[in-house]
Amino acid sequence: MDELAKRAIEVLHGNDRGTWTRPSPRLYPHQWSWDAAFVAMGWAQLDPVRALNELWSLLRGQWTTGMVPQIVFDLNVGRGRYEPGPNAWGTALNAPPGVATSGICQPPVHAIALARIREVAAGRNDGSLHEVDDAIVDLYPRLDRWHRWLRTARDPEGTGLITILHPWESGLDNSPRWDRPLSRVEPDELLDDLPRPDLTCVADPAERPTNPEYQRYRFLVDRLIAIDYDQDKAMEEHPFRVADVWFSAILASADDVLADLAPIAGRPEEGDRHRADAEHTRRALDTCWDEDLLACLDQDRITGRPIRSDTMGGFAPLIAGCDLDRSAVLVDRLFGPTYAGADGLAWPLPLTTATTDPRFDRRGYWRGPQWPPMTWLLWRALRMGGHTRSAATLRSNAIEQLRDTGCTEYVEPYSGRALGSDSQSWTAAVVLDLLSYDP
Ligand code: 9WN
Repeated sequence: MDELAKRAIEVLHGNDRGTWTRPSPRLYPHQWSWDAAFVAMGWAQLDPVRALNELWSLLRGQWTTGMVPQIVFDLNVGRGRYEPGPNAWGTALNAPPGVATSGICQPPVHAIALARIREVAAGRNDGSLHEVDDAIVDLYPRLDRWHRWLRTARDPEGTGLITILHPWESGLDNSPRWDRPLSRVEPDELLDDLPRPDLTCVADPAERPTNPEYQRYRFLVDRLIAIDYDQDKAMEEHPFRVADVWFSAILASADDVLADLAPIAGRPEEGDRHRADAEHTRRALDTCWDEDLLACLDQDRITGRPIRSDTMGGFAPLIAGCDLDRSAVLVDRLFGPTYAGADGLAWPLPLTTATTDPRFDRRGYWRGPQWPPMTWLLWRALRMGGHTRSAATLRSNAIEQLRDTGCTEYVEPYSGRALGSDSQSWTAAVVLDLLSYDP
């Protein structure tokens, strides 16, 4: 068997907890929301039913409001191994009985994962398609509620863009996109004993966010606890409120997928609603286009202004499925000299921040390095947008990189050094999906 595939399977098995998967053995010992979606696609290559369990395990934590939480905690993990841990979120009355969760969310990749599981099952001819289709009948309404929560609680004015209340909700936690809005967050008291177990899990603490960032992260969580996660209040007064274009674009694409899944779930009449939602978001993303940067910009909901930074977020229209003119511009930029085509890169793959952005940092967490799951999202977008040749190039470069770096969390783009955790589940999943793809 292919050595890389073997390594990826080892990583998934090594992080497997039976019905769910740790993102990595030491750094992230609980179940994370968008990781679970990617991981499910990885399991699909081995066992589509195991892949469904990954989604079901995550959905055990779905709140009655519809929110799918960023973390579903494993209560067997020792106290203090990950912070903020299960007792730090004040969510006991919000999460379903018997399940401990965080109180924020992450990008909605789940429907995309479910459709991919189905596609893989359909190619197996072993009866698993039947099981997946049965599961879709039950999973679809859960995902529908999740999307509806995002489109109401996090977009009460129906703008088509989803507001995040914490950088962790973006999944691209330390992107320069959040520097400005986060700099205005002023913790009223600083935790002297800020617990940072994460720093002991990486080779160099510089591979993780800084303490001042963590003080703000904890303060934002405390502010949400203080209002008991009341979303209406949060949308009016929370000190960090940003309409996140990358998150919104993922939702648009996931809505298109829900439209395709609706008939399988026995709800054909709901397809049009999802398509209209997706279209609404695509139009909203159009209004965030910056003609100078040739990028789509997040909108700070507190100042009412766009956040000018040249990052991967700018490619949101590609993820959402935009028109040909715009996607041609974005594909040029993606492979151009400030992103994948930058001089001196070990592999020509998308960067999380443009090399020309003043805050580009080749080692900084989400501030420059290449992240395999983000490469995967862009690869999928290229394929879906009909950019077949570019998609094929991206896939083969990504595989080449992964052969060298293994299932690492992220990659320093110039030296090609593996950074962060070295057994990251979603990277393993991306490996299996990329290798399996048969155009
Ligand atoms: C906070 C698990 C998660 C990913 C995020 C990544 C990182 C957590 C952390 O790890 O975030 O959610 O502790 O830094 O930024 O995208 O889901 O892999």
